Amino acid sequence: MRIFNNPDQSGHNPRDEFYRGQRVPCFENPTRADHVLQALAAAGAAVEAPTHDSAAALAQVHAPRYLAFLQDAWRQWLALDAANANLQPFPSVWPVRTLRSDVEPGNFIARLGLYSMDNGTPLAAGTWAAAKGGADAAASAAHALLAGERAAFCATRPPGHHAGPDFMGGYCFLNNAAVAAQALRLGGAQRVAVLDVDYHHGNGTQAIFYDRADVLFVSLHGDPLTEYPFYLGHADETGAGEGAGFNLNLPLPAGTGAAAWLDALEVACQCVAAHRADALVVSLGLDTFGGDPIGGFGLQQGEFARLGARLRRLGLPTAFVLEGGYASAELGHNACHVLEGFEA
Ligand code: Q9C
Ligand code: ZN
Repeated sequence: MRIFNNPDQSGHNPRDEFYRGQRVPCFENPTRADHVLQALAAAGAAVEAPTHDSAAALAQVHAPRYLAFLQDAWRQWLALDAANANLQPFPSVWPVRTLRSDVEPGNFIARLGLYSMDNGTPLAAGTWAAAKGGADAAASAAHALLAGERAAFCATRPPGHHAGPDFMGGYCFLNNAAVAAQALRLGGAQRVAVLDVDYHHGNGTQAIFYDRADVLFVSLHGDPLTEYPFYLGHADETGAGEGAGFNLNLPLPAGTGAAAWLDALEVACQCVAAHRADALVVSLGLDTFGGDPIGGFGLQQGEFARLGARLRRLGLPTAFVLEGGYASAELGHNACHVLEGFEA
């Protein structure tokens, strides 16, 4: 298995986020990647820097004006006031129903709201470089599969699956899984499946591929009636237009344990198998772990190994992309259990 890191991940290091009325240290922080890389090193795995530029795939999964904004956003924030270097910008107003999202406001905070789905995704000086490095890792994983590799893993942060065509959210800026899927398509794969096992529904990935039949999206996740991202991920979302029938959501109540989760995984895998895809992208969120501070499932190490083993049985070239998982100290071991289950 080829393993790609993101050399620029640590530059995305915002200090804190809003949580239950307070500012708390960011759950999604550089130590997550440190722990994953430490566990990979302890397992004897060789880790490579990205080999491919994601620009072509990025331009097909994200809107040009969103990419332009994200790339320049920190400079625009500093342009307001040099003292902003020590502060984090947060959106405070959003173009919800009846408001216009086709006009880009001249006010920075209003632009930030236009391009955000929440106030829980702080920017930092190195956000663009870190997000781009992760997208490059995802494109590199896709190219490894196109070159005949059985599997690849992207040990990257920030995560990507909440980032939609033209917005950031849920700690995500560029949709790495969508980049991997699109890079596979650009490289000649006819059909791709994306399986998202993060605790949170991958609303961004679903939105990007919702009207497409060439990329199947399947997700098992905490029921959005009570869990983030709330406004997408319900079972009646099955795709639109040419994509009708190519989106499957399997919401599970918070508190779901291993047995019911594995049953849903089996349904998801049978849907993936029926797509007869040329390649699989796995949005590998590990916030399903019982010890996760923000997830509500109870998976343990054994289930992560079984996840890897079940995915191997699909028999597809497989690109794993790290998503969530906030029990940092255990994150590396949990990721390694998935990969070891896959390779066993
Ligand atoms: N600031 C991923 O796992 N809610 N994202 C956080 C409020 C958002 C999780 C609490 C959780 C997003 C990739
Ligand atoms: Zn998550």
